Amino acid sequence: MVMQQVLQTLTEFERDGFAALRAVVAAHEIQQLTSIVEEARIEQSAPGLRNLLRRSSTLKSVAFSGIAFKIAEEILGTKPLPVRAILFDKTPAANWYVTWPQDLSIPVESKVDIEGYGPWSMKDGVLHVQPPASILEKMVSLRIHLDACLESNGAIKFIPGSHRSGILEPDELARWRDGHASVVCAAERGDIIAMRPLILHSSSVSESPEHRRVLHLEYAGTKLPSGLQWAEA
Ligand SMILES: O=C(O)CCC(=O)C(=O)O
Repeated sequence: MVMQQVLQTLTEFERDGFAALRAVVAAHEIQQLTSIVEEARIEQSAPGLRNLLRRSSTLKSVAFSGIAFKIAEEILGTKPLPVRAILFDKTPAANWYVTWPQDLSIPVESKVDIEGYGPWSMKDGVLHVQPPASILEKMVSLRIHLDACLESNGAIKFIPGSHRSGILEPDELARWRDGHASVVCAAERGDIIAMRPLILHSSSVSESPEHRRVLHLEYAGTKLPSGLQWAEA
């Protein structure tokens, strides 16, 4: 049933850069993932937590075996490698507004000078680099909803089709942002929103006191050039 839903949305996913998969994560897997992220979370009020595949070996094994792995495999058409996990949460006390980025950097083990790779940056103590678009185009991010995430508590928005023009220069990004309509993608607990890293996305601040925990799992469908290694994989 789940894979049927994935297959039905594949054309839409390739065209738009995102797709909502409804009620695809079983209640017991949501419970397991929620316990894993809450155990790894040091501060309950923090708006999120990076490097979760490093922090939790249990999460790593679920990322290799759970429903997200199977969905990523179907979308990427190859054995996917889980390469990054981040918890995003929002409440009025821990809030932020996301302003139309593309997800351009990947976590890597150490710096290697390779043409087309850069700039380099540090995020929460982990080295990141911007790879060429060809690497990002073979990745998928799966946003697993541990809580409902509606318009009132910062649901994600997308500009459909904006992932198909590679890495956007600032003026191209402004043209997409100002000249195209966005779509709000609300989700219930147990839904997964699949997105391409290159799609322009945004989310508003939350006005609801409820937590809205989203486990963002990224899968790669291609290898990095020799010498460069994923940091979390
Ligand atoms: O969960 C969200 O609001 C999206 C967060 C996000 O994609 C980001 O901060 O880049």
